[in-house]
Amino acid sequence: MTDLQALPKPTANLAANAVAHEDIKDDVAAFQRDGFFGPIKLYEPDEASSMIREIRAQNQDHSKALYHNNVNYDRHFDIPLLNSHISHPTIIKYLQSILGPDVLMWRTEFFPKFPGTEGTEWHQVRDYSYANGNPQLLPTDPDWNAFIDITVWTAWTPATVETGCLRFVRGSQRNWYYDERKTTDSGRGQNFDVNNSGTAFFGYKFADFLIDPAWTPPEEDVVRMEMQPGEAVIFSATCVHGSEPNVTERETRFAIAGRYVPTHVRVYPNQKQFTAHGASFDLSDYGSVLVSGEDKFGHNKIRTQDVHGQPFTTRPAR
Ligand SMILES: O=C(O)CCC(=O)C(=O)O
Repeated sequence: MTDLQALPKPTANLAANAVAHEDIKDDVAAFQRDGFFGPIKLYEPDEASSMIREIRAQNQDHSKALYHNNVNYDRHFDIPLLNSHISHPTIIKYLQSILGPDVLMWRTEFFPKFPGTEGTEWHQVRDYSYANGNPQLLPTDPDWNAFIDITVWTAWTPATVETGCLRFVRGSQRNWYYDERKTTDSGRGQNFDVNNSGTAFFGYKFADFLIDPAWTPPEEDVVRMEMQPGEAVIFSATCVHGSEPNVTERETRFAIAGRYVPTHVRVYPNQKQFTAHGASFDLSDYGSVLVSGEDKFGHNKIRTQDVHGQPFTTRPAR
């Protein structure tokens, strides 16, 4: 049984030091209300298509990837186009308006959805402890009601209802529907196969984390976010989300998520390695990337260059 009192307050607020850029004030207000905002244009569709061809070609070579497993986490360290993508000026503008001036990028993830594969199950995540029982993020700011982690999910191919676009439960970040710290029999430790996860959540059964096993989202609050290549949606993973199945015969939907935290958050607190999706991740060479402002806390190891010696970009705080 989940003790709701023991959970941190559900997330609803922008960081106290966040100042919304004037031209996106309405978008930020919609984000605060709904828990997500999009689509946001980052690249022209042609540009995005040629970028993803290059990214996928470079993905064939894992020799310089940070981790020796087949879960594509943190490829911004070895795929040059992702080095620049993670600090795209438009992304940073939204993050500064939500998380405040000082922002770390802590993880990138590939999300291919192949023809004929299932939709991603509904889920709700705050500190990513669903993966192995240990929080992967630990906020140190006492304002526990502010967003501590924001995902920017960029579509590189059309994300439609048919290919498996994302879907969200509008406003659900204000209540807990899932308890990712719950002990489950089948929720953790499965052997994850990127082409055939065996469950609708990348090797996990997220329904096992439901606080009320009978809960289903009200259909009137479900928003399906169709996107063109080069568009992004920005969301808090505390907003219940998932995706449609890919019902096409030959169109892979390909997205890459970047996950960002304010600098007061400890990333992988006291961990030298972690397990997720059936794989092990050695954190020896890992570091977060400062994409905006300054790191006044010094809680985290920061990496300033990728594995090719190319610097990451830190945008000035506004
Ligand atoms: O791409 C998907 O189907 C799911 C993505 C997701 O759950 C996430 O980025 O947190």
